[in-house]
Amino acid sequence: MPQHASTLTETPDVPSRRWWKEAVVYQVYPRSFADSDGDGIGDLPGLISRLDHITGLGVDVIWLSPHFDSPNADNGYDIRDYRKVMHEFGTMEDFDRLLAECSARGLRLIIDLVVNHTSDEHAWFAESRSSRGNPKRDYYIWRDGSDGVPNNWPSFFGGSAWTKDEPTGDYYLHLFAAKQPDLNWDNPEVRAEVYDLMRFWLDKGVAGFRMDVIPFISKDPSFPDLTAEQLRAPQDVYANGPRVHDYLQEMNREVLSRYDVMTVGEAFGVSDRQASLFVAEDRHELNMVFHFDVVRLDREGWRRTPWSLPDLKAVYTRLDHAVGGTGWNTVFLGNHDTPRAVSHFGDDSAPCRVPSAKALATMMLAQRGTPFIYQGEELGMTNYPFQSIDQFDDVEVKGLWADWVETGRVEGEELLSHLRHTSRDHARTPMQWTGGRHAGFTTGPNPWFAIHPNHSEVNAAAALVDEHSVYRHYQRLIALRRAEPALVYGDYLDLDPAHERLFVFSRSLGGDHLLVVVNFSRDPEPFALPAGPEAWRTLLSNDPGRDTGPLRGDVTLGPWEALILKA
Ligand code: TEU
Repeated sequence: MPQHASTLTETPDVPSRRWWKEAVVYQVYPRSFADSDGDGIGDLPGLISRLDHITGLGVDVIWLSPHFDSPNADNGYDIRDYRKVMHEFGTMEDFDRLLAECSARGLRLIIDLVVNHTSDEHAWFAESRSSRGNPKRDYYIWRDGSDGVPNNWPSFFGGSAWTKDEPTGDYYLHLFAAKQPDLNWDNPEVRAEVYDLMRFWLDKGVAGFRMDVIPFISKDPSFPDLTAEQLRAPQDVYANGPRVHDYLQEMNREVLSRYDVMTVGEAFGVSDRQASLFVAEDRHELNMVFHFDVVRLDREGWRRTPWSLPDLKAVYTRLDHAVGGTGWNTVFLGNHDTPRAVSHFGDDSAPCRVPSAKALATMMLAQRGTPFIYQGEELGMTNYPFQSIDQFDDVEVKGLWADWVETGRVEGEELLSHLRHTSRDHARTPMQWTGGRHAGFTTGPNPWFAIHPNHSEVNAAAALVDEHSVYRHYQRLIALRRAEPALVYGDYLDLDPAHERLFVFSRSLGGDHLLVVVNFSRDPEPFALPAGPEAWRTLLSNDPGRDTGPLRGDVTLGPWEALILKA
């Protein structure tokens, strides 16, 4: 069993130090990261060959999106065999080598635990569906087929969450695609299977798990119909099953507490107040959750809605109040399910792309919580210019098209106009390594998904030779987080919640007082430095032209300028 020594010194200011609070995490979506064998699909040897790009940033942990055997109905979030590597990604030997190469660089690796559902091609489901009397029948959730569809629960990927299945004619539940049947966590044998597969990977040396839609594992056994209001956000119901906390506490007791690992649950449907039930340290469930209020700030289902900077600031304050005292937060602006951060919260037009990507990075890495960087964010990669529906790959897009356009509820153009901002596919175009053919992602003729045309300019090779690139800014920010404990553990205070263009907050720990000022606009913005210190030292600016001498009185921030100052 791998041991990660916990020898962190605790002080009255920092009573609960943990390595995972001090870590910066980088998410890899292996399918789109780097292809080593020319088949057009990213793979583990490709990832190994690019590890220095990741360590070069100074991050400590990689979260690897699913690498397991899968028929890819949902790009690996539909697992056929939890103990096998997806053949497109390589072999178990490649995985073991990945672990060894990470460990040689001081990197920890966490993997994706997708156990709300499996693939319908998993051996358990093959047995379960075969007959009512099969010993694995209760591994999944079945309802009598003679009474019609059991209730009105929708699947996130379109249509009903129930599919009628031969040979028994009964319905099984799938909150996602029909090829992703939900496991029955009320069956203790299912839980034992999950704990077993967790041990399998932990004993190999993985440092923990990101847990896919983990709040959904417990279902209300009465399966009540959703009201019209609940149908607008079914996740809020799905995340509130009666036994979710019992199961997470059991998982912690049986497995997690026996290893020095980090856990982060994907908390879709969990409100800020409920979040602390998952992460309060004295409840012994998870270390952290991904809360959705930031990345869904401007979303209602697939529709994009307006957002404002005061809205964004209010989320951080709410989360800090709800979770900061009892547990620990995460901070992230993107992942494989979201649009690209710079297109979403910044400004990806030519003059603003670089400064706004850096401004967002400053805001994120100076927040209180463990930061998660999504691959390509460190290059300022942008949304893809989708023109037509057939350019999309995502199962969710196909379900939306069937549910809304094919039924005549909306025009195709209307759905498309939202997907151009909200689709998950923006995050899934391949990493841009070079300005050359297929952005250096693959040497083969056919990358599995479109490469963004801006790779000639936006790519890792160009970023490395440019002192002022987005990548270089992430490096500096991560180094600064290490040098200034206040950026990790310091108290968080929003100093001007209503300001429409400036995000101004402080981080204070013991005698250290840091001030972060971010201009969320493309115009210069005046700012009066708070009184108190004689002058402020500039620790970091994203503006190469900023004179880094002491600051006092009034300053003017440039377009998308972000400053970290110290009293
Ligand atoms: O996503 C959970 C989830 O419910 C949403 O974020 C999802 O992306 C969708 O947009 C809801 O409308 C997780 C994974 O991150 C995602 O990639 C998987 O598709 C999903 O679970 C099923 O495993």
